[in-house]
Amino acid sequence: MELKARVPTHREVAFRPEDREELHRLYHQMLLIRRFEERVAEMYTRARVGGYTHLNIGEEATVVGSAAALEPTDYLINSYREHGHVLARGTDPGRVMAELFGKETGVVRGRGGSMHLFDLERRFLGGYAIVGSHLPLAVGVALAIDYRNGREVVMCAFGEGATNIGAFHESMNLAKLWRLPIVFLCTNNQYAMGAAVHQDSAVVEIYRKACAYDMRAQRVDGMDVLGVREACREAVRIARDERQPSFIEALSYRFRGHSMADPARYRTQEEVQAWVARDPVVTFRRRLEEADLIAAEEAELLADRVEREVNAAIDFAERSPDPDPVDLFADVYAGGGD
Ligand SMILES: Cc1ncc(C[n+]2csc(CCOP(=O)(O)OP(=O)(O)O)c2C)c(N)n1
Repeated sequence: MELKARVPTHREVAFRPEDREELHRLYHQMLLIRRFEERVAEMYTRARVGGYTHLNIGEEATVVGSAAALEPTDYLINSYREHGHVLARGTDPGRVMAELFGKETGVVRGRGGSMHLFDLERRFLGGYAIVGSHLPLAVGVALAIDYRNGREVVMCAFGEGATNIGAFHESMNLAKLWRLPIVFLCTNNQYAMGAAVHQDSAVVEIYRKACAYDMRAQRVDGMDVLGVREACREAVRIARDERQPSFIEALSYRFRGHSMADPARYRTQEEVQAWVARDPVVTFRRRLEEADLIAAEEAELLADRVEREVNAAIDFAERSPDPDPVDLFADVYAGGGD
């Protein structure tokens, strides 16, 4: 079978000095996600955060680059590894941290926790813990948009492990069959829990799976924020204007274990270090510096600002009240039950 898409794995996107402000915004978001996640790890070990917690550390370029391709009216839906995505959508870090702390001021009033973030105002539709379960939901949202002749686009993010799930294939089929305005964004961070991609997927170049559905597919360097943004922008344009779905595989790496409970003993330190050498936050800053687009003092000011923002988020979460036990069954059944 002839492949529909053969693309280079990496395309350097040239800096344009006139984009300085926007580049600083992207760098700020990446730095915010990095520090937020580092502090979440700390708060988890201090037992402030309960349940499971999955971090985006190492994936910031993919998270920020893809979100930057969306309009505020577009939708983003994701798996449980979603703290960064909701921050990139512009949700207040304090309300995200409060959710992780299980507080009443959290984005879903402390009922969801780390894996079930949601912010309808910013069109962030969750946060789903069952691998692949949100893909049919994303297709449903895209169908609703199409039915109403809407101009919005759905971006559906997930890991490469989810592409081995039946619902992935059903979703790809219907999206293509009905020409839905959706972008499937697969963050291939190389592992699904302890399974390396070659151990659980018959096809290791994940983007090739889209060829079975005759869908436009592309692999990009997930450590390059501008490359991800460019690929996603084109996919979003095609979804919006041509009513065609796309599949993007962003090659990335999670620097930490699968969740906070995972010491990641199934991979070598050499492998981890080789990816850490391409740290997306560090390399982006270096590129900005080399292009004279950020001065050392500006970078320091940004880092200070991020430090204050994350401290304020933790402070807000700490000071917020727990949910009232009286409300335990509120919102469980529709109609209030009276
Ligand atoms: C249907 C289902 N099977 C198994 C699990 C357990 N599980 C949780 S995360 C995960 C790995 C998923 O990996 P991937 O989709 O690549 O996403 P990543 O965690 O790497 O972001 C598994 C198997 C689950 N939550 N749901």
